[in-house]
Amino acid sequence: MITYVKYRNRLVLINSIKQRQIFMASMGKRGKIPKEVQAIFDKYAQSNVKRLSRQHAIEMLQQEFGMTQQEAMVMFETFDKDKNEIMSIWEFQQFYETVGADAADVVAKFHELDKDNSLKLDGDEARAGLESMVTGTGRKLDEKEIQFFLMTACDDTGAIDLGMFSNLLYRLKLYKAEPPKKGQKTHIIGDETD
Ligand SMILES: [Ca+2]
Repeated sequence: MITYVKYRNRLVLINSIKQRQIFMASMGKRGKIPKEVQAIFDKYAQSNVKRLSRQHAIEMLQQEFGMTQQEAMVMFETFDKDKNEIMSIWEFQQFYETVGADAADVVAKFHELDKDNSLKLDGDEARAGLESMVTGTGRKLDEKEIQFFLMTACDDTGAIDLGMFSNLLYRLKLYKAEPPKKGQKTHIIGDETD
C-alpha cells in the first residue's frame, strides 16, 4: 500500500501501514481515544487532566486489570514510553490495545513460563514459551522465527519481563506471515503489520 499524506504543505510518501502508524504517532495525531479507554482513565485521573501519576496509574492497573503491585509496576515501566513517570492517555491507550481485556491471561501465561519465579523469562523460559505459542494465523513458529522473536523481545541481558512479554504476545497476534521456506537464506520477519 502506498499513500501520500499531506504534512506542513509537503507530501510525504507512506508505503506501509507501519510507516503510517509511526508517522501519525510522530505528529501526535493518534486518532480518537475510544470511550471505554477514556472512562477507565478518568476514574483515576485528577481533575480531568489527560495524565496519571505513577501512583495512580499503578493503582488503576491493580484495580481494573487485576495485577499485583509488582506486576503493575513492571507494566507501568514498559508503557511509560517517554519515561516521565506519568501515564498519558496515549500511553494508556497503547497499554489497553496491547494488553487490555487479556491482562489476566497475559499475566497467567507469564507466570506459567517463569519456572523459577524470578519475574523475568530467561532465554530458555522464553524459548519454551515461543515454541508453545501460535501466530495470528494459528500456526506454530518456525525455528528462524523463534530466534527472531527471542532476539527482538529481550533486554540487554537476554531476559523478558512482564511488560516486554505483553508486547511480544501482541506482536505474535498481529503476525500473519507465511512460514519461511526451507533452505531460504533470508526471510523478512520484522514488518508483521504489513
Ligand atoms: Ca509517560
